[in-house]
Amino acid sequence: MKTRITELLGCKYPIIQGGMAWVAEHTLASAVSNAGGIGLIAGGSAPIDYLRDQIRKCKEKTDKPFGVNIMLMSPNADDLAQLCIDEGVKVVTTGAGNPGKYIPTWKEAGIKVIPVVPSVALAKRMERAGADAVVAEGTESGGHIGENTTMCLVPQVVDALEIPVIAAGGIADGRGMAAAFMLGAEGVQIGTRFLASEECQIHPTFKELVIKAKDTDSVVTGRYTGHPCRNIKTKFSKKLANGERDGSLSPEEFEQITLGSLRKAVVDGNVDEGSFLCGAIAGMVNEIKPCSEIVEEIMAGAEKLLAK
Ligand code: TUI
Repeated sequence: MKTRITELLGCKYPIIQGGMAWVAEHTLASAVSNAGGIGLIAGGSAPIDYLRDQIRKCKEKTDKPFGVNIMLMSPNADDLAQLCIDEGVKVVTTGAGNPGKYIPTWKEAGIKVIPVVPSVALAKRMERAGADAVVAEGTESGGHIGENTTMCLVPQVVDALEIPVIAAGGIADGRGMAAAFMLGAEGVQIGTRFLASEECQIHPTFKELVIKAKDTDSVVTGRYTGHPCRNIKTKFSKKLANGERDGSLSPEEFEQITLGSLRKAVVDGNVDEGSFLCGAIAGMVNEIKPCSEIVEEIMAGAEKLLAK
């Protein structure tokens, strides 16, 4: 399948792996790139030495293109943004903010820049700033989210922009990919499906929560802090949601007890204190498979439907 996204990024399939903070490291990213998509390493709030090491290890495991996601709320986003240039990273996606100030230098370095956007307004600003494409991310996504759904957001972003649009949020199989293409997307970004991949390095407890999740097992917490986040329902995320609803947790207390909670989920599998960020489509993800099988299945399913 050739689209402007496969041409832009030099990949076989227009499937980009989500740049999931703490989750998306070189083993997963290289597996997705070797499968024909674009793997991403998440910068998150990691130290610069960690990200440099991950980029170098990824280069050892794949000769295919891969990218880095810069989380713009990170205190060291400036350093991580420069590191992408220094290490010759080919593709950068961004999340949780406006990457406008980095775009000119990334472009000068020949990097393909793909901001993740939750709204038409930000998408238009990114096109004007020189972005090569955008990821239009619906509220079905895991982690930090906007309010618009994938079904509503994607066609509106497609109508508003000339550059190609990648759809994200609620896509985990060929049907979702075909649907996104019917809305005008030329690629998809997939996170949750790759959580349940063999190459994903998260704690086994995290994978089990994804696999066991039903359609109603995701919850959005933290709207009152200004950073809404979609998680798998656990005792901890229910406590956060209740505390937010009944006022028993102040926004400051909320921030305090969620500090470090991504690491506790991903590394420790700690269900009492960890935030298991995950998309609403987890209910449909029931099996751990290698990334290559996941990618081939999604592509075969989408191509069959789109050929009809
Ligand atoms: O960034 C994501 N998903 C993420 S980042 C993350 S780590 C984190 N942890 C706690 C709090 C915040 C982040 C976990 N998941 N997705 C892309 C995304 N970007 N979703 C929403 C946005 C976004 C939101 C507001 C982008 C720009 C924006 O405003 C920009 C502006 O300044 O106008």
